[in-house]
Amino acid sequence: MEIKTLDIFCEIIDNYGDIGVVYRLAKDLYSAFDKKIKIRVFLNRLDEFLAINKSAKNTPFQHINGIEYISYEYLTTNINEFSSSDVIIESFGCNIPQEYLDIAYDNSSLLINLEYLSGEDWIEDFHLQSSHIGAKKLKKFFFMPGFTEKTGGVIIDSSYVNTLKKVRENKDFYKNKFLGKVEENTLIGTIFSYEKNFQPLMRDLKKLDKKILLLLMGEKTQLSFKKFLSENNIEIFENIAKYDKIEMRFMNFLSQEEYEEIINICDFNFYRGEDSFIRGVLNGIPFIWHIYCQENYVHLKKLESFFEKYGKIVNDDIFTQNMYQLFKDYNFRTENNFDLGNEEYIYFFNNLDKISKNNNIFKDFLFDKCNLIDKLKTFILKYQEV
Ligand code: TRH
Repeated sequence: MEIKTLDIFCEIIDNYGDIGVVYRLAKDLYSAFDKKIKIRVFLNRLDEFLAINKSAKNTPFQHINGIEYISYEYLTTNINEFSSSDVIIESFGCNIPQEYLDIAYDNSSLLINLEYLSGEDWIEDFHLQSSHIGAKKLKKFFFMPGFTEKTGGVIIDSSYVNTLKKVRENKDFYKNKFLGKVEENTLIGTIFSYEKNFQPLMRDLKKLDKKILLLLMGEKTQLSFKKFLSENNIEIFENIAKYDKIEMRFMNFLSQEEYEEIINICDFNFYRGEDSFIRGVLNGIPFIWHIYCQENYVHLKKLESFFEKYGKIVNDDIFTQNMYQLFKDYNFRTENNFDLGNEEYIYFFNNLDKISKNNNIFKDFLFDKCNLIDKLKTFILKYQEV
């Protein structure tokens, strides 16, 4: 079977991560297959896509850079005009409309359930396992992103790799683009988080002997800082607020490509979820991760597994333990809220060079052994030969 068509289904539940991953994946698979396969992305809603892609329009059917983006509603209403694709990717176990599946069972070959990223050991055994769906032709497989060679890896897309290079080579240009003039020796960082009490961060930043510029990204981060500012009777003037030697800028929500540029001009970044976190893991710059909160502290188990994989590669036990402690305290919650946490950031800000060194070791390992796009393409091509 020759692969000519690939459909990706994306059900946005909340936040930007589902579409963030799918948009990145679609773009990069299109270039990985030398633009020779037709790719369609089906979306249950458009709001988050419009936010991360400034050329997207609020229309149920559109072409953007060679890829078709179609709403679930358009698909189901016009199902008679659609055939299913050779390969189907179901992102994060989402629901594919039954009308489409009815066609796909007898006409498509390969259904890949691309799961959420996890550092847990069990995913190695699950990766590329088939799942019986009782269809005549269609076969389903699990694809498990992770941090070891035997997992599906992480999305290292060529577009982001180009951004890493171009921003590194033209840092002043990009600094100027986003920030204008910034005083020398200012420590610059983005914050992208869920709802959170940032009082401990401000307490510890105040202790540093440097000026700090915090770029506040996304509405949940900004809400969290607005709460801090109002509790401290600080006003926001033209999207800027000042607290001691810390300047906070309330940033517009950027396109995904611009977000990738801005994180790469910074000295540190706070990420959340899955997609921004991986951009941070892949650039070597010191970061803190607000992991997506799950019931019964399941997210803390995922955090522990991540550090277990990270620790094995960087081979620096005390350092890994210190970082793990901070991340654990930062993420200790049963739901996103503004409760005061126990986290202490001094170790982090006093060790930026060391963090960068170790993050780069981990990053090199991922580039070498854990490229999801390569792994996915290889799996699809191998399947094609069967
Ligand atoms: O938005 P998120 O919290 O997404 C989450 C996670 O993916 C989580 O695992 C999932 O279960 C949940 O969604 C439903 O964080 P994440 O994954 O980092 O996605 C954010 C995306 O938004 C990422 O692609 C970067 C992009 N982005 C912009 O395009 N512009 C911006 O200004 C910012 C701050 C982010």
